[in-house]
Formats: sequence, structure tokens, C-alpha cells
Amino acid sequence: MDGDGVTDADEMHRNDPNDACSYNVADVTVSVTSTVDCDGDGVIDADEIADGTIRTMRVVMIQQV
Ligand SMILES: [Ca+2]
Ligand SMILES: [Ca+2]
Repeated sequence: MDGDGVTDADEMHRNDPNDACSYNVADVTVSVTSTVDCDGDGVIDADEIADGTIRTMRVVMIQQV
């Protein structure tokens, strides 16, 4: 578990279970325990998930299209 809120079983599908910055927000089913800030905006991912805000540059790019 990397603490990104996605179980290792779910991460096996398409994400890295050892990288807290690799996860699909739709697969977050457990408490987020990591304190990483993957997009470097100063807000840790756990808080961004709780707030429903953007956590990764990839999501930003998708939303800009
Ligand atoms: Ca992960
Ligand atoms: Ca962030």
C-alpha cells in the first residue's frame, strides 16, 4: 500500500501500487494516508481528494480540453 487510497488489488489494473502519485481517483475507496503533493501546488493529495480538487497535471490537461 502506498497510501493513495486505492487498494493494491485495484491498482494492479492500471496503476503502480508502490507509487502514491499513480492512482485513479475513481478507484479511491479507502482512507488516503500518503502526504505526497503530486502536482506540486502546495496541497497534499489527501486534502485534494477530500476537497474534490485537481491533484495531477494529467487531470488539469483533461479538463482544459
Ligand atoms: Ca498507487
Ligand atoms: Ca497538490
